[in-house]
Amino acid sequence: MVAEVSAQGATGEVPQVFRKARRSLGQAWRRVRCENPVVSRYGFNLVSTLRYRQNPPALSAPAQDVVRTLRRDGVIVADSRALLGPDAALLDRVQDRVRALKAEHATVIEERRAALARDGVGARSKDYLVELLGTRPEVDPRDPLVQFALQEQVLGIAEAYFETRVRLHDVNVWQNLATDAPASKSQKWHRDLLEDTKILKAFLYVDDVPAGAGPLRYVKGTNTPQGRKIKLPSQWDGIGFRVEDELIDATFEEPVMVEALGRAGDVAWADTLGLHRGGHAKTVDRLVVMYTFCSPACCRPKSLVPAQGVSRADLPRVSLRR
Ligand SMILES: O=C(O)CCC(=O)C(=O)O
Repeated sequence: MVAEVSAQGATGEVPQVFRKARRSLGQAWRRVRCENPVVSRYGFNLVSTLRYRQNPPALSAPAQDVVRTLRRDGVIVADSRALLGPDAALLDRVQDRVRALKAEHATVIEERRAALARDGVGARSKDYLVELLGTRPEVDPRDPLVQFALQEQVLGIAEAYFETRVRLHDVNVWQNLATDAPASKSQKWHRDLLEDTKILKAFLYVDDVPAGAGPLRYVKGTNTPQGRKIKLPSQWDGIGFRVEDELIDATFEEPVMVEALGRAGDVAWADTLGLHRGGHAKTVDRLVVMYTFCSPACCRPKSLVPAQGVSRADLPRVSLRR
């Protein structure tokens, strides 16, 4: 009996030791590559940094304001029409594209809504979130969703924030289904995994985002070098490390908490290495286009693939899967 138990323990423990060692090595490597901005900028991203310095983006006044606020707070909601300036009609094309996608996936959306009401949120998946471009989004430079991210002021904000050339790392259309299920996964407070020195997301609001649509919430300043030092106890849920609400409430005053309420056409920008949560829609679905910008040397898994008939050379500013 005793021998049986220890034998089981031995076979079960060896892979676990391996897994632990591999995870620790992976974390150490990420820390070297992603945590230190100097190593990232002048080592792994040197060429992109030099290209950025040789040819920095010419930012408009509204775009400069976004960058300034992002550097200080890590979050800002801005009107995309002001950012796009003469290209403001692009926003209408984005909205038309999203509405077409929504109509195309209407049945799936309603099936997912029924399953969420019946089964709640599973242990390892975001059942409250429908990604209208799927898990492997196909990218086409003629697609308005892609054109928005690569528009000079939009991409320019990301580059100025990183102070290096960046790439569009992810794009999807998120429909967060309204639910009365308790918060789970990224609806709970967390920082994104350390897979780059900064991780900049832009959530373009297709519809208004009132409080009932579960706007992003963010603790201002937790993106700065000082703010990144704030470490709170957290639990791993299979996707990320989550911090309990009570701990956040006890640590931070209300004025440093931002709730990214907005109107259709606004963009919520956030460095998601800062403390945040979002997408817990309770009374009305939230419909946004989600963009992630990263540096070329980031360690974040890639999901984008070129659309049919599009070559990789057509997408030099997009991070594509091998
Ligand atoms: O859905 C949101 O507002 C936030 C999502 C999130 O936490 C993330 O993308 O890291």
